[in-house]
Amino acid sequence: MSTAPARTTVGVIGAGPAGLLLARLLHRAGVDCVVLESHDRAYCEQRQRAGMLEQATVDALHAAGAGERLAREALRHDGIELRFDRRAHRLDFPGLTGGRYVWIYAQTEIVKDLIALQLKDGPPLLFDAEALAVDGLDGERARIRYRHNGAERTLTCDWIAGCDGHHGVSHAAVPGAVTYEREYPYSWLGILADAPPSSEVLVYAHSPRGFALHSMRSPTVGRLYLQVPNGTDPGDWSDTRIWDELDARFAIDADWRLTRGPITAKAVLPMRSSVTEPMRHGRLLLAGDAAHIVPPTGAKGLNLAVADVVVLADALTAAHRTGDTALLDAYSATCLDRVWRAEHFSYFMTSTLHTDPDQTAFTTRLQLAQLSRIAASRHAAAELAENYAGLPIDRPTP
Ligand code: FAS
Ligand code: PHB
Repeated sequence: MSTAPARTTVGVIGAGPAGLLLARLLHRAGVDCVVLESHDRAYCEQRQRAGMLEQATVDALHAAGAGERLAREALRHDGIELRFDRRAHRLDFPGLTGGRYVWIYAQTEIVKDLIALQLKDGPPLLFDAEALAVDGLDGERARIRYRHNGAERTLTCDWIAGCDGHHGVSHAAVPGAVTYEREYPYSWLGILADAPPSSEVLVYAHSPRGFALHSMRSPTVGRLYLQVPNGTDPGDWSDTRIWDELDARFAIDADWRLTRGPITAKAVLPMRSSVTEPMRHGRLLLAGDAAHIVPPTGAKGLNLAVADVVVLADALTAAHRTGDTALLDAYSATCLDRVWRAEHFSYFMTSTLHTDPDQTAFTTRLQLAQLSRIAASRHAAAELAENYAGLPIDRPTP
């Protein structure tokens, strides 16, 4: 769609997974909305981001009518593998969580599926439409001022959903907001490779040389990460150097080999924890990375964004249909419970598996003691499995 109406019920800023899924859920509930996205379609569909989905995320995508290709192509996993001290330990998620699995389906594919649906049957989605400012948040109507096709325009709405990520305009628009954050003293070098996965499940490796993660995108494409110092230039890492370092970090005293292949993409991802409270100011609601960031070690970023918009869609639909704003009034508290649980789990996984630049032998022994406890205790393993597989989304009713 080349232009948007000047007026809608919900103005959605951002066409990442949060904004697109929210728009889908609202559209199916009969609530009109418009999505404004600052970049073009190719940018949104090609950003290499998340890959691991909780069951609640898969359920939400099916409920939004966006689960058809996912049902055909997603890989179901029954756990993860931890490696430390040259040993491997498999966590059996169904056995530890009463039957829960996790799924591999790349965020890029979720975004493609949602964009295709939205362009086919609405609601309006404008690319190259950058939100410049929001106002009227305490008034009768809110407004988004945005630039599209070189002209400045205004979208008047009852509500604004700030789904514009960590660098958008929304989270700065919450007056008096408190942001809790932590920067980590390391980053991830992430690669895509034309190499079939060397493991049925994801492998998280603690090693004296640093952390490594073996994930995948399909039976022929690997997605792997290794801990690197902040400021690392991916150009300093040749394919051979990357594979040699991954081999060293995944090494175990068993017959296992990492399958190599051409690396088709590599990028460095900084690690950050961040939460902005509250996730609402008047007619503005924040969702996804606009409100919170987690280090990807716990595979929570995308899943948290989905949980936010499931709750937000319920709240906006209730307000639109009956004028009852009780769910909107409870939105921030409802989401922050889950956000902080995921923040803690992501911090736990990151600090237990990574080697700080100034790490002491004492800290390393503490990490190995914690990992040994998870390998030996069903209770400790179940705590990790429950958090990783994700908790049911708390959906308050009016
Ligand atoms: P997003 O950032 O995805 O989307 C926000 C959208 O808003 C973007 O399309 C942006 O262009 C748009 N926007 C911004 N400002 C705007 C403005 N002013 N006007 C209009 N539009 C605007 N999570 C995991 O679980 N596992 C991972 O492995 C993982 N890897 C990641 C790798 C990277 C490099 C990054 C940055 C994040 C990663 N994440 C990962 C987290 C990631 O998946 C996010 O949680 C997820 O994208 C959140 O989705 P959204 O909230 O929709 O935000
Ligand atoms: C991914 O597949 O990109 C992925 C999976 C799990 C993580 C991080 C990234 O913890």
